[in-house]
Amino acid sequence: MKTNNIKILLINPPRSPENKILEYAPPEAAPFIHKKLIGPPLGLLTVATAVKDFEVLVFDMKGEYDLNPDAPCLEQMTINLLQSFNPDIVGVTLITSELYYGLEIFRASKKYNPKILTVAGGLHATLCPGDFNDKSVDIVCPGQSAHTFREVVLCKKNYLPFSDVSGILINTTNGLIFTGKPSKKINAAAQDFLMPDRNHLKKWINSYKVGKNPNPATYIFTSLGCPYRCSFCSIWPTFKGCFYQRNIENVIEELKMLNDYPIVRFADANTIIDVTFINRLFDRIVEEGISKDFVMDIRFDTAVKYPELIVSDRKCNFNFSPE
Ligand code: B12
Repeated sequence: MKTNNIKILLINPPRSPENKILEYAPPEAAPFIHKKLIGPPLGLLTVATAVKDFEVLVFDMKGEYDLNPDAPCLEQMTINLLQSFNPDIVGVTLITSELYYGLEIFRASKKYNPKILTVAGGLHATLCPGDFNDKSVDIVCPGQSAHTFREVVLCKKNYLPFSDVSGILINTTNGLIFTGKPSKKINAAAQDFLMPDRNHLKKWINSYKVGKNPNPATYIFTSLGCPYRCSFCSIWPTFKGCFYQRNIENVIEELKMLNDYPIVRFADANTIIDVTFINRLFDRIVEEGISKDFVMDIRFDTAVKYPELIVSDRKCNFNFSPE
């Protein structure tokens, strides 16, 4: 039984039906492009950890539709959830392709109960907060905002004005108002790291897959941001060009918690940036006897420069996917 009486519903919206990358790809590239990407909402799990002393329900709509493609339409699914959980706050994680579904969830929530506080977060909230200038959205939390979200929840609980929380956008009759630069610089890979609790996702575990492997897969990150400046990528602008790396022992600690997952997909922009770091991580994985299939991204130039990283005699199954 949680002592805090605020109920928080955190939603991972459905997958967008559009796949423009596939649509516009030249025929020779199309076979290499994912038709459907499947994976757990790591950001939402991190947000859930920040408010774990409250009653939190994480709901993965992607997983729900994967388990049951005939599940009710988005509005009805949202209403069913609201009726059964009766939340005070609804938070949604969004990448760009999910914006419209996210807005649909917020609108359904407000229609159901206008008193519900609606909060948008995730990559699209970081890059294009202005897109949430919609009367169904109360607050936008850009950036690595799990701790900021906690401040918002505490304001709601204690009837304090949300303007007390810096680094967010509040929807007012005059549109979205920014509360000013965050009062504290967050490093979500180091001192501000929050361990995701994957127990929230047990129901959908068999829907998380990587490639054609039938076993459950989960995501983990060893770093946030990226030191490179690829014109096509949104990661470095999201992190304002900064790159934050996690402590190796902290990554090992998380890997040891992943007994339910034979496959681990590293979700970094590209995992192999610092060769000393990655060699040490590989060694520690072998030392700890953590036996899984690991999937990670590597840039071609890194692979060419350090071919020994791929042709390795380590007794682990590393699987590199060029991006
Ligand atoms: C995991 C992942 C996915 C998962 C999504 C997981 C999910 N939510 O279901 C899956 C596999 C489904 C996926 C799919 C796609 N993805 Co993707 N994916 C990623 C990846 C590898 C990791 C994201 C991650 O976990 N980061 C770590 C977590 C901790 O950070 P976070 O999610 O940002 O969360 C933090 C904050 O944003 C915030 N936050 C997040 N949510 C919320 C919610 C609330 C309420 C609050 C307050 C805060 C908050 O707090 C969190 C903790 O600090 C990124 C690459 C990257 N390294 O970022 C690409 C990335 C996000 N994906 C991208 C793309 C392009 C896609 C696809 C469109 C690719 C495609 N062609 O099909 C598809 C979407 C397809 C579709 N039809 O919709 C782009 C996004 C571009 C954009 N502007 O949106 C990225 C950045 C890759 C890239 N290099 O460009 N993806």
